[in-house]
Amino acid sequence: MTEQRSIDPAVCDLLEICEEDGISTVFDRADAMKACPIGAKGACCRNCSMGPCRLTKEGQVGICGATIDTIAARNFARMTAAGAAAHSDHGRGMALTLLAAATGDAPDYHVRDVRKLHEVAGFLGVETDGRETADIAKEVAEKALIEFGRQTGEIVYLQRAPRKRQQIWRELGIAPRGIDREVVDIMHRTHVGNDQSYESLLMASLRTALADGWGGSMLSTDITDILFGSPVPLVAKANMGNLSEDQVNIVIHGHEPTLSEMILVAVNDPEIIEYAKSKGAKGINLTGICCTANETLMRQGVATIGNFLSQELAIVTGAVDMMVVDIQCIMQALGPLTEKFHTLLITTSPKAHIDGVTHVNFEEHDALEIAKRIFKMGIDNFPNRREVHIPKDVNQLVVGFSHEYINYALGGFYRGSLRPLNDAVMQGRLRGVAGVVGCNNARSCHDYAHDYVVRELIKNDVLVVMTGCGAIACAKYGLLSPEAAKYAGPGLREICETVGIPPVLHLGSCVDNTRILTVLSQMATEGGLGEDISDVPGVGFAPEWMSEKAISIGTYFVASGVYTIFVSESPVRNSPAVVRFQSEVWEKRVGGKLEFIADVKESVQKALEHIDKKRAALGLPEYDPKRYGQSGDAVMLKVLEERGEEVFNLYSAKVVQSAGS
Ligand code: SF4
Ligand code: MSK
Repeated sequence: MTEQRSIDPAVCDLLEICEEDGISTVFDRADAMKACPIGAKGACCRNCSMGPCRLTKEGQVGICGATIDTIAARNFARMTAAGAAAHSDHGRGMALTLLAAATGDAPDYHVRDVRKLHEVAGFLGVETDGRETADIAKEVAEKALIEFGRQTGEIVYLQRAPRKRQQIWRELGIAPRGIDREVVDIMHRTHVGNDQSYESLLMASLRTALADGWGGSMLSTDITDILFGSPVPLVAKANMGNLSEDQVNIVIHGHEPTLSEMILVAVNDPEIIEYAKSKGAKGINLTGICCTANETLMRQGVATIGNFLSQELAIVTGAVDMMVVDIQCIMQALGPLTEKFHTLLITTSPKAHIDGVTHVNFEEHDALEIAKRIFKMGIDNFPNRREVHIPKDVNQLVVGFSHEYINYALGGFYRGSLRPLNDAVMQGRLRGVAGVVGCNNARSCHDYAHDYVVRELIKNDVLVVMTGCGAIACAKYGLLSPEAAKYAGPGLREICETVGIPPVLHLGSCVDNTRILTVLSQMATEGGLGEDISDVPGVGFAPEWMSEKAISIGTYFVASGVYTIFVSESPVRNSPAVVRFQSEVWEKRVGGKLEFIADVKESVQKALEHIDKKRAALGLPEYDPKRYGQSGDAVMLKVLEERGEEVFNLYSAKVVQSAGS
């Protein structure tokens, strides 16, 4: 039974404990509560109090006359706006932190990546010559904040897209004007009695999603890199076995790294370590869940113990002394669950309270002091620990593939570029590229679709880049380790061996999907793969999506020219017109299309067909795996294997070597 719920052995172990002890989890609640069949199809509207209206019969309309097409498109548009708002407000928070750091109002934060600050200053038109870092940082933050409140014109970062792409957006009138403006625009046009054309609603959804991808989220990625450093490869660990039996276990969960970065500073404070020892602990063990984990994993190598569906099970281990949460993807169920265990749950964001849960308001101006105060609360809870069940599962991974590092890895400092990547696609050594992103969903087997899709893609010589909970999923099964090259097709395997990278690259948290946009833009302008993102043989995937943020991400991928597949039934399937528009009409207009495909095998098949179609359109040779696999380290590995030596060392030596360069 537990095996049907998750492919993660640690999760299965802990679910068995839950069954024995009668503890309800998200998996049980998903079984007990069937999805509403009307809402699931996008056939329900509750946008005014004459409803809710449920359109279950052919030709039926809402009380106001709204058709099923209007209702489905409105629902979709609102999901996009909510997702864009969540990502972008996160980005605004980062910009405000940078501003406070630059003006001295947040003295614990500093610019850690001056090179990135200068690069971003260039994008935003901020002069850098002869200026102090703090001065540049202040103007960069101010210019970033203008992007949120811009009323007319278009957001500046659109200029980072290939020229042809920008032209498409302008001609279609979907170049976003300002980040907040586009979110408000959707909330306005979906209010009762407003935009009642599904076509117009869906085109507006593209514009709002673009404001997220090329606006709020991209700014968030950039500013986070400025404040906390651009990621470079690190060896790290994943899964529940990273919890400690004899140290204070503090788990950070959510999305914003502002608090977790301070917790990381506090964890090394000798006074705090001594305090932990005074309570009988051997030390402090910091781990993470969801995207706060991804942020600290990729920059500092803090272990991740799991993704979205693991959050309750971490508590069930009995080993978590404190879970500190910030924003997004935090289940309310954690509150009642922690009452059954000794775990202290602390909410910290003014935007994310949970009734009955201790709240310590996190404020940037006093960041380190607050982090230390929170830390001590966790340490004080250590003596309350009772029985613990920590699964042993641990896997190694390599994280930290910022787009800057990918350039460096492929070409070194003196010729850093994506040229080798483009060449590999052009020759057919790589069939194409894929961005696989998104959440877990308790309505499907935990991690199964992520694992299946990624294994199939790399087996077919498709280089995969990942973010969010999908990346954590694949990390747990060893796919983000250089050793995973053995699962790749012959062409991709040779590249992994030569460059010393895994076949699946970890690009960060959910907001960092913008790194994928940057890589795709660079591939399109590097030469040889057309002149726009939609020409590149690539696909986007969200195998286990559940959040509105995933809808926004998928929609900005589409608006950027990418065929994007969500592995599930369509949330707008009651309207064939909307389904067709998102696939056929979007493809004609923006080059990208959105499809919901419930059958995971079919989804991979369609992705590969699409990649081959793009290859043919570029006049590239047909993909033929037999042409590769006879060079690179294959020969050396065979020699080592014959001598009985550890193969992994060869790969990891390369990674460590390139990470240290
Ligand atoms: Fe019903 Fe129209 Fe109100 Fe929606 S907006 S709830 S369809 S009356
Ligand atoms: S945490 S948005 S479940 S990826 Fe970013 Fe994971 Fe999805 Fe939340």
